[in-house]
Amino acid sequence: MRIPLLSIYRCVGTLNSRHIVPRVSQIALVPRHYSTSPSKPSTVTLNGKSYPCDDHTNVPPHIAQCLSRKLHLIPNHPISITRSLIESQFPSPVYKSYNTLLPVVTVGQNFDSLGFPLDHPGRSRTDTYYVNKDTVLRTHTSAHQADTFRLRESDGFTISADVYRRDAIDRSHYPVFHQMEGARMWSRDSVPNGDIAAAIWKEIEQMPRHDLKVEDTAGAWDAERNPVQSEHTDAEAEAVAAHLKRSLENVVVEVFGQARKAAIAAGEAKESEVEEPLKVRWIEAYFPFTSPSYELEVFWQGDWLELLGCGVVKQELLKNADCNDQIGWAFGVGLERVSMLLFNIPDIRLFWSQDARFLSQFTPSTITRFQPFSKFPPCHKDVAFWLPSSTTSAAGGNTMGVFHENDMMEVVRDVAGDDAEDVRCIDEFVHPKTGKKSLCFRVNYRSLERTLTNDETNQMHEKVRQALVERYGVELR
Ligand code: FA5
Ligand code: MG
Repeated sequence: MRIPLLSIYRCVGTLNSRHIVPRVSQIALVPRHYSTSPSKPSTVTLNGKSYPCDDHTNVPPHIAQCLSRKLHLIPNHPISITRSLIESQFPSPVYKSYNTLLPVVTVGQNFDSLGFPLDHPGRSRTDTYYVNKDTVLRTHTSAHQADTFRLRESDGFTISADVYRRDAIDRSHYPVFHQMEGARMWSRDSVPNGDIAAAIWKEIEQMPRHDLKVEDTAGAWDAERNPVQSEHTDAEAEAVAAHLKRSLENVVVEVFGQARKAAIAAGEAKESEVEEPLKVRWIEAYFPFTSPSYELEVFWQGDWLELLGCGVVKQELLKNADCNDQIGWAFGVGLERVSMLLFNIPDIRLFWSQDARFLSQFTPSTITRFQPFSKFPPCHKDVAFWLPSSTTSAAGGNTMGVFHENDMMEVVRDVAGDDAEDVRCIDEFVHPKTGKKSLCFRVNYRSLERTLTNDETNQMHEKVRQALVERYGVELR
């Protein structure tokens, strides 16, 4: 059985599981950087608009700068090419696309409208960028579900956008990435005899069939772990789930079919690989806003990779959006994940590169294989430190004042930007006598565009060390 994830944001399958940073247990500690320092600015400017700051504000300048990039709208950018390709599988007029929704949303939109409990870890400042206590940078495109349902402009929709999460640093994680939300609704009032299940099955029969090898360990639902909602009949939930799964399987067939063609064209794929049938599987999942819920994984280069989460939309959400006559599904797919596979892009930082050697390789509407321009040498450096011992009282039981591995990630991003390739905790130690805790992180510095000099790397690392002392009061070892 799969245990529901506490946070919807923890990716279970990354492109390369070696790069998952171990979770460091949380230690109460007041971060000085964004708390009550007198030099703290009173406003933060995002996309040219200014927002008041408060004790919750934790959007650093390097993240604020990303808001204007809008990679999913640059026609020859791989994220945008991937978006268009998936979007073409959800055509109008059934599906309307929304691609310009702004990333600054309310806590209500991002969490409350989706039924996130108040103590859900996704709400914490260690995981989410707060503009102020009421406003966040959206952590997922689901933040727009309720508003888009309420608009009722079409039976279905897609929403593509940049999303923001305080997260690990490695080749498949970046604090800004892109998602596409998709949804499809049916109204009881507009199907013959109000029989939604029959209407949906009729549609499924008309959908293209595929010969994909699909393993389904999730089934339509599980009474205990992944239940049908009390407002739905089993037959309705089963029909909605079947439509959802077939729609997404068809996307996989199309997208990976294109990836194979590109690989063959580039002379990369062997005949045997091309003939080997594509394997995908459905597994049970948990999201506060869908039930039953699923994740779709695809077998790619020897490993199962999580592409998306989805499920039958919670009726409570639809009721609050004045759509209680409707029933339907929603999904959220990571565009970087798909794009890295399609274009053979080895490092997620590359998407943010402004280097012509990267950008000039892509053409609108075309999948091509990325040709690495060069591989520059890495340089790793360790930093070990004691966490202050008198931290619990300082934090006053406030979870906002907790040292989290994401704080380490943020310090490194602040100082080294995209020159940090990978950061992991390599040692955690509690002194048997003093009870003091020590952490050791390894930072791998490597530029994608040039060779970093030893001096430069040393200087960056020294700044990281000093920032840890200044912001978190750690004692360097
Ligand atoms: C969500 O964000 C849900 N909102 C998805 C959803 C939508 C469920 C609608 C139900 C209905 P999750 O945190 O698992 O779920 O992210 C969805 C996808 O985004 C993942 O499957 C993955 O492809 C991508 N993703 C998640 N975190 C990252 C990351 N740090 N870097 C790159 N891609 C990521
Ligand atoms: Mg997930």
